[in-house]
Amino acid sequence: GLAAQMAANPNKAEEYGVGDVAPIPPLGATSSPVSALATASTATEINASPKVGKGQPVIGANPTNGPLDRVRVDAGNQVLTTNQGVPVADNQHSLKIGLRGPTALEDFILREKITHFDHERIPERVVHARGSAAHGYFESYQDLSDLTRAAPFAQAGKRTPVFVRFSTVAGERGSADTVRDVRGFAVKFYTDEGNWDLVGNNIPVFFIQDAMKFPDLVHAVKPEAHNAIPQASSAHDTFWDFVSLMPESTHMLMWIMSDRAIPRSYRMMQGFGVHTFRLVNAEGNSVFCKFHWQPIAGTHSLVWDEAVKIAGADADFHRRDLWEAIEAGAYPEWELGLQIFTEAQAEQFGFDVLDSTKLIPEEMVKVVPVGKLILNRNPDNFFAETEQVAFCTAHIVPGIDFSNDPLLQGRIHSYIDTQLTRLGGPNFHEIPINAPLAPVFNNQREGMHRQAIHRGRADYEPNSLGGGCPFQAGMKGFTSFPEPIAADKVRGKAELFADHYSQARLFWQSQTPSEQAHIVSAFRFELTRVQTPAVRKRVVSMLVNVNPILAEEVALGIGIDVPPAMPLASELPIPEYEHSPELSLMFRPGEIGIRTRRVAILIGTGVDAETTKAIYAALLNEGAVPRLVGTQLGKVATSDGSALDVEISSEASPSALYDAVVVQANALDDRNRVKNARTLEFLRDQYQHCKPMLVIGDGPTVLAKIGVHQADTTDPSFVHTGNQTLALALDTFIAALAGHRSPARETEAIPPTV
Ligand code: HDE
Repeated sequence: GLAAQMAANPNKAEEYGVGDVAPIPPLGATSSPVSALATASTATEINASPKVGKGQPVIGANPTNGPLDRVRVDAGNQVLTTNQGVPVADNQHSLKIGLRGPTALEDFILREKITHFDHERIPERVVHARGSAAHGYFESYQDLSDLTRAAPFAQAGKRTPVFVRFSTVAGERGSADTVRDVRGFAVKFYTDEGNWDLVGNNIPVFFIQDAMKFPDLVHAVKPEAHNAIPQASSAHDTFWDFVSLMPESTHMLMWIMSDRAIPRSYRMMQGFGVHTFRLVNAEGNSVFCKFHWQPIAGTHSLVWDEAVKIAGADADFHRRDLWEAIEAGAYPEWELGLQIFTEAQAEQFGFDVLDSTKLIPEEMVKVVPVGKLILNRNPDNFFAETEQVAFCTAHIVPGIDFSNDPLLQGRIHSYIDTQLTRLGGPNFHEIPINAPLAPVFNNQREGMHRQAIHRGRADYEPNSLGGGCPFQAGMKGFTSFPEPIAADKVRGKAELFADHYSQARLFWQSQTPSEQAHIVSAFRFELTRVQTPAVRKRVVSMLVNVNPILAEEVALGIGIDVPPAMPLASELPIPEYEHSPELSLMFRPGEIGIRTRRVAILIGTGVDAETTKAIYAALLNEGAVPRLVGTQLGKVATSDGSALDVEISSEASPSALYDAVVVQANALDDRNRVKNARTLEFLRDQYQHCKPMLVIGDGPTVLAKIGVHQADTTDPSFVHTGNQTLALALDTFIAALAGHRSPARETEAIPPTV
């Protein structure tokens, strides 16, 4: 109507008033656009969301989007302007004194453009520089108000918008995704009572016990000071020098050398708050709590050789995976689980719950599911959202409180402090992605880039000129849990912090044989990269305290004798548990079948068109992502005289990028040795990486071509139609793919490529 015509600036509709801008509905309202989106969340790749491929999510479909629409800019149908809104007539030429003369200083258009460009970069995060993020929501399963007054848990079905960023720790902003590292798992809840940031990792413990050591740890793991080598890797002297002098890191080293540190996808890893936190209810009663995110897709990881190859083939492997899953409507989901325990219980544990190098085995305190996290919208702009988002452990809300974990205590300071450098001043909370949905009123003023225009003259409290506003919330506001403390002011650590090995041992004992083999290989790899023999030896002397076989195997792999055990700082307590199955990656196979898994269907001249199409359709029907892979783009002549279009070449998307392969034995072109070599390499890698394989035709013949001379008939993930129908073979193949990979095959020796 008239109001719409009056809107002089479509990007600032709120200021200029467009009649049809609906107010943001209250959270949980059934008619809200949020619930409309919930319907879309059941979409699969086949029954996909309307935004597939368009990259244009429905504006306002998520509660965080309403407020952000205020700053979203769409240049469609608009003329180019300067930052002052002046239309630019010519964006090709600078202003010159004569066509061959010098450029005029008065060329404000050129100068504005170049000046802005000159200042485009901001410092990257000092750790966790490389990351990817998405919008979504958290939905509470139940009313948890007996435990906490935190707004997201106020009622069953309540939805709280979130923005979640995943990251690696050591690598710089442009480093590869699949390096061996911890992954960050940071969740910003835009709650009714302000922002709550749960800044966690995909590993439930940490390297060090006290914030005092964090700069040392990070200096040690980052590229070395003199030559800035290596990028995004712990496999170098300074890291292992430091950690082997800090035996408290042993437990974390076990996790970081396990396949946890090379996840298949951000969607397939757990998240942990790591520290003990407090939940506080409206009566002021408090319990301790550990936070767990459990991926609905299950925990899946890469194998090392695969991770290395992916880093070259697609450095954005995890970023792309997250982006594509969301664009396809296969929204990543996690369940939030809580481990709740009292202070009295904690005192009975054989470890200290304030020690971040320890976890609480699920056998001791079970993880209770309390809600679901769903990521359903990619950011519109990487810099504005993913780069500028500022997670801070200090951002807690009424109902959540800190414990005295000395690592957490230091973090409360660090995160806000680091944003001052990274985002350039104290007003970073006003950057749209960081701004709470809850209203902000206080007397903080000015500072660089202030956005709010505060009205009135009373910017102090108490005041009478402003009617006493904004006034204190009293008991309705955040109140720190009044923990009684009577103690000396000291530098030191609590007694149980001195046990560095019990839980490292528990972790080792809880791994499957193939997981243990991977841990051994990882230690061998890292220590082989270490150049200083004494450092190598010191690491092995730590491992002796974890497990003698582990120490022996590692020593063997780096060609040294097992050294004497590193002296213990304290006697090891009698462990509560010998085995905790949840610590194995195999514990959570996932609930999404083969949905989103990538399958290469290798095609070459003479391939059977009908079979290929049938397999493609069957996989698609299960929600997998099949691709017709050939040696080059173009058409492939099929056996019935028709043709198939190659979707991508094996050069552009090598084996490591796929979860499984389908190949027709008769289409393995033996005539062209060069092309054939790449296809055989593809198959060999699939085999070696223990991935499900489906051969149409005689399996053993194909195996022989890649140098495997005995078909492992007991391996359910190597399937061929030589001995069964296609339908049966497909079923077995799909089941194997849902199970991810076949550890049984790992012992198979593969002769090197000829
Ligand atoms: Fe962080 N950490 N950290 N950290 N951390 C940062 O904050 C720090 C720790 C974690 O996606 C920095 O905004 C200290 C544990 C994640 O933006 C910085 C200590 C855990 C992210 C910082 C720790 C984490 C960070 C760098 C020891 C898991 C990325 C940029 C006392 C529970 C958040 C920034 C994002 C980022 C400090 C230890 C997780 C410098 C001092 C333990 C997921 O403030």
